[in-house]
Amino acid sequence: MTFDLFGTAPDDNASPHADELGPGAFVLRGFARSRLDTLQGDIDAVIAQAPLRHWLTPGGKRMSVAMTNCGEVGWISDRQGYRYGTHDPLSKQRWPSMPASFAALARDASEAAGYPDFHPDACLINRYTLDARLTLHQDRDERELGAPIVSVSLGLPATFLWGGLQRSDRTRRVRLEPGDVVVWGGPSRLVYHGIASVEGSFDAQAVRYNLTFRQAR
Ligand code: MD6
Ligand code: FE
Repeated sequence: MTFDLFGTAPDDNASPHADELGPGAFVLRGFARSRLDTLQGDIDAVIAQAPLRHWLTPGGKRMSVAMTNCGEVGWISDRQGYRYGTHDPLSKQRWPSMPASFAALARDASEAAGYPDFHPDACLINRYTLDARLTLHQDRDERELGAPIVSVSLGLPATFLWGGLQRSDRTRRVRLEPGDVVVWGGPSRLVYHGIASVEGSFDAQAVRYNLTFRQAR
C-alpha cells in the first residue's frame, strides 16, 4: 500500500509506504523522516522545561523508560495509578505547550492514515536507553477511545510488539526505524503492544525517542 491511496507523500525521496498491522492500524514508513531534526530540537526544548523522569508504577516499580509530556494534559503514573493531569507533579506548572511541529505531524499522519478529525491534547515523550523496555500494555486511560493514537519514532531503531485484544494473544515483532509513524484506532485501538528491545549501534545517538499523541480528554 502506498501513501497515494491516502494522499500525497510528504517525503518524495523516501519511497514511502504503509504497512497495515491490523484493521485501522498502520505503520507509515519514513513519514516523519524529513522532519526529524526539527522534532528533535523541539523535544529538547520541552525536556528543558519538563525534565524526563522515571515514573513509579502503581505496583511500586520504577519504569525503565524515562517520560515527560507536552500539551494540555500529560500522562502520569504513581502509586495512585495511571491518569492524565494538567500539571507536572515535579514543577507544579502546566505541561509545556505542544510545539507547532508536533501538532502538524500528528495532523498530517492521522489524515494520511484515514483519521481526518484527530485533535490531540496530549503528547507523551518516551526516552529509551539500550536497557529500557515497555511491557505489553493497552492505552486505555483516554476518555475518547474513538480517537486514534499517533506514535513517532526517533533515534535508535526498536522492536515493537503488536499483539491482540487479549494480553495472551500471540505477538508479532515489528521493527520501527527513525521517522516511522504508527497510527492506530478503530477496531485496533485497544490492541496490546510494547517495546521488546532497542537496537544499539555505533551512532553518536545512544537513545530512542518516541512521541505518542492522544486525544485524552
Ligand atoms: C513506543 N509506544 O513506541 C511505545 N502506544 O515507544 C506505545 O506504547 C504506543 O506506539 C499506543 C499507540 C502507539 C504506540
Ligand atoms: Fe502504548
